[in-house]
Amino acid sequence: MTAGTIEQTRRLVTELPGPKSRELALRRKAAVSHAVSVGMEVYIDRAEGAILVDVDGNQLIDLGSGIAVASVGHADPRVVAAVTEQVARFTHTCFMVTPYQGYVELCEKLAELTPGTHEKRSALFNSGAEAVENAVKIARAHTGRTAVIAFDHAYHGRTNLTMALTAKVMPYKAGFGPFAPEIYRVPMAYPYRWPTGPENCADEAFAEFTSRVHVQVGEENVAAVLVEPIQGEGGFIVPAAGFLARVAQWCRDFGIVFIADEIQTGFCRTGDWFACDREGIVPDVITTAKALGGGMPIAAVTGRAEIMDAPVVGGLGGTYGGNPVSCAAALAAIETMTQGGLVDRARRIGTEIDHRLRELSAQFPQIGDIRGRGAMMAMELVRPDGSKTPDAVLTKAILAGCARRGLVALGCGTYGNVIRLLPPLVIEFSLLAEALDILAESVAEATA
Ligand code: PLZ
Repeated sequence: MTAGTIEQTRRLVTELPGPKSRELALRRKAAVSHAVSVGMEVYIDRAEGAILVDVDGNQLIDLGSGIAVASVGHADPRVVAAVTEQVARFTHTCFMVTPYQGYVELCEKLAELTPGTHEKRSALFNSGAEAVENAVKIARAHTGRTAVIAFDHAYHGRTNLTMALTAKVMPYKAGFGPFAPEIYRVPMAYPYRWPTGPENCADEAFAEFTSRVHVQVGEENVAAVLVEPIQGEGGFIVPAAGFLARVAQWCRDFGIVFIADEIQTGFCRTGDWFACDREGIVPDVITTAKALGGGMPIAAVTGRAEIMDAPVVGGLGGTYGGNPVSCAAALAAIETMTQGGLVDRARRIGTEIDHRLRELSAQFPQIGDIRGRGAMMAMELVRPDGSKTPDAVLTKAILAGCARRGLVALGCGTYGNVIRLLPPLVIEFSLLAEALDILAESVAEATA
């Protein structure tokens, strides 16, 4: 689906990482904080569609999309043209100082595309974490309450407030406290690991949720419930069917703002414009980022007009929020999603991956669970003895095998034992099939 100059094929001309990447790795160690980690130390020179070209001339298949960002593919022609045009026109004025059309137009688009037909407003920011922080600020201003409910396995960012909202300590929170107060954590309806079995998961998780909030927090103190409709970094956990709809209804009953964090799931990734669409959930507020910008940094908070207008005038903002170049990129990316039928493509990719992963899991008892939706699929790796003990070592070995073969795939999961697949939605099906062959080879090798 890409009409560019980089052939959409894998091609290795050196071992990985190649000599130029190894040289850059040495320079990185001397210059870049070691606290910033690197998954696969192959330095990228160019990219297009679903192919990354490294500094040694190797062509890699990208099944990570820079963590769910490159949904429209790398160097999408519309995004490239829009960014180039906007850079030459102007790059910055600060919307709060002297505004511009792109910001307004993007907020109109967000109102149109996000779930629900109610009157909406948006505010634009630079990163997912910033969007989540602002969603919480807005919910607090609207309700006059302070408590925020977040879930086990949640990931919402690395700033102080979003660290507190993120569940996992290693590596996101280690040594970084004290954390923001008034965050309360509740269990997620995680079917594969629900103690009494997946069939009881939705009911029991909902009962536990309402009981904990009632006893430990008090509904009248809760400003917001914040949830990823499919958890991303936590392991591509798809909540048991019906759970989220009940939580959303419960929020309505108590005047609590239901915030869907669709930063990873949003914009066609799951085979719908938004993951909430599938269950007919209409969040009061939705946070988006990643794929929205087609590779440029931008994030949004979109919500009911009366909620979004609650903070004082001037209460939201930032120097770069809704940067004109990023707005142009986002509008172009949305155009490609629409014109390219990327909702439908994500579904077809999902069917393809699901099929191949199920074949694999029939062969390898180490694949304990396959889950996800659309082009957001994952497998959870466990000891092959029926105990469901997470196997992070095996997970790392499989990912290393993929990397050696020129396939970029990502790990995730609270226990570090999940491999997630997030291809650009424009990936050619033959390339996807090759990528899945490589994954299968790497599983076979690592389990041998
Ligand atoms: N909410 C649901 O997935 C970002 C994190 C990568 P930022 N996920 C990738 C890492 O290790 O830092 C994410 C997300 C969800 C919020 C965020 C935060 O978005 O743009 O990384 O701030």
